[in-house]
Amino acid sequence: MNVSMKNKKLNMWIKEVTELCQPDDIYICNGSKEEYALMIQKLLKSGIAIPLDKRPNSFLFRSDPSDVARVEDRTYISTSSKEEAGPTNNWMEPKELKNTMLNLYKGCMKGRTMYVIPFSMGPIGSPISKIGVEISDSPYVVVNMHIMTRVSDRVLELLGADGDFIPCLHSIGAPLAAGEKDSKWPCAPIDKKYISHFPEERLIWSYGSGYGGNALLGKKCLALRIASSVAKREGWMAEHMLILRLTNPEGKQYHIAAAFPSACGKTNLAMMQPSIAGWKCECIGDDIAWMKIGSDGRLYAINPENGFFGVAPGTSYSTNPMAMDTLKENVIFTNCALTDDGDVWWEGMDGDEPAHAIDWKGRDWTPESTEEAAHPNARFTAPASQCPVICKDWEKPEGVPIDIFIFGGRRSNVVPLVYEAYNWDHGVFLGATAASETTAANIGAVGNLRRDPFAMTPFCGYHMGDYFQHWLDMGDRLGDKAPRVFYVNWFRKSEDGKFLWPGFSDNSRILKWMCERIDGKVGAEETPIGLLPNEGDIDLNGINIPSDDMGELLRIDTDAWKAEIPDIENHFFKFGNRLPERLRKQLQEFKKRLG
Ligand code: OXD
Ligand code: MN
Repeated sequence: MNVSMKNKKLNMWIKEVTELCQPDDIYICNGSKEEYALMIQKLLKSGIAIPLDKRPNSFLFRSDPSDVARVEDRTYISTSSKEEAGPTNNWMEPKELKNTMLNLYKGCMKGRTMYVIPFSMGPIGSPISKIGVEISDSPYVVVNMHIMTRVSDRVLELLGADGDFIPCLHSIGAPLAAGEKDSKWPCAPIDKKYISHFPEERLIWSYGSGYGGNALLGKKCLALRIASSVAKREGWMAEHMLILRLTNPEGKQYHIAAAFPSACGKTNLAMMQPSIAGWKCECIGDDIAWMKIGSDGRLYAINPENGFFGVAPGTSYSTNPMAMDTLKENVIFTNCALTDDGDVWWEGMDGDEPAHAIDWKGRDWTPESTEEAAHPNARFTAPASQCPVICKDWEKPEGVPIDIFIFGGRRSNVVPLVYEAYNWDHGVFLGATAASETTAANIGAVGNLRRDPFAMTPFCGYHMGDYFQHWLDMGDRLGDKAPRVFYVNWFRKSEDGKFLWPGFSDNSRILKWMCERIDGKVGAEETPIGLLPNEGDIDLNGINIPSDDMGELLRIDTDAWKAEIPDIENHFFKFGNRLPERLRKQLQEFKKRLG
């Protein structure tokens, strides 16, 4: 056993889980390259990992067709009272949920090795970082955790005998009888999957799924659901936000944190390369921001993750060249198609479609096939350090000072390209009422409009009404040092269904306008929904957007906005008396402005 295994709580927990889950073996991870290679060897030997000739040290995995995305319906926030979990979370009484899960966990690791994975979210030893230990029976989880978090025996050293950590228990829920042949992607049926959080105890129990956020427990479970509830208690913020640094031609830096729902282009914006001369953009994180008020009164953000777990379809040299360059080696691909020359492929990649490939279900695929070659939620797991535009300060323990918050979503109509909030409370109102058309990142219908406040609906570990209040409280503490708040919609379409805005690198033009607003270089038009760019203030040099399209992109249809009001009222009604009075007031003022 590892020499640094002296933490009492950890040793007791390992003993308990071993007795409960009855694995054949226990392996304590140290995060080394050799360990990664060992796990990959194991996965290759069992035929689960497919080596990719075209990308060194990269492998393709295919999940079970029932296990392809996060399962929000099976995700629980188990607080002692239902009220504390609030209307946006599934809730079960902790004792009842634990009993159900204990029955499932009984003997669930038979025939398998139990991996103990010590990890840090955030740079090891940073005061903002948090330590977790995941116990899992999936070697696929081990290799993904190696990339997405800092797995290291230094974490155990830091824990010492008495240090605290967040226990994250995971099982794929597929014990093996003696001599039984394993399947390629063992997992439990959907009604046996549970992704459970006990925020009062800072505990995570996940059962039955091996995919992404259901199984890599440092990400959505720890860094968002548990961290958001800890952050509320401790006075900081854990948000579903990318972080980027923008530098203007004079060398002035601006730090931006942006919240969009899953699969709405966060990774693309995080790595965007400006199409406007002299501006530079560097990536700090693409999914999660932890933010604390610094000694100078400003809000500082770190990216607690160590890698990118990005949606592959749609990623290409034209949409996100920096992501493509990040993916050249040392990458895990899941549910992408396999080409005949040993590479991965997905819909939306550059160049011609392959004449033949093996689809994500392992079947022959040709362009005539009626189904997609890659699953729409196919993913890449890649080290952040490989991104050519990773900011040199991305691991700075104290983080970077945030100047701008952006909210947004996928709306084919109504919402203009960009507008600014009148003030912090109005900004919180924009975050609280954000809506987006649903995507394949969750199992469920795609394309329905849902209110997704702060892009946190699936990730807030407590009552969302209290979360709104927390945002207002943070604003009160930040005062005039609070970031300015903007709302964007890259996805507005014309009547004949075409995207009106080119997006991607041209989104830099919108970020430039925001920076110029901050510096007081440009004015804005006061409208019922917020402050809109004046004509000519968005830099369109070098692109050709017909002025009618630009007009449509910034058009405010008062009737269409009035038609949104009942939906916003229903949305707010859900939060009952926990809806902050200040948001009720914002809604009244909005209605008044609409007339
Ligand atoms: C993600 C998600 O994987 O939001 O980042 O679903
Ligand atoms: Mn996400």
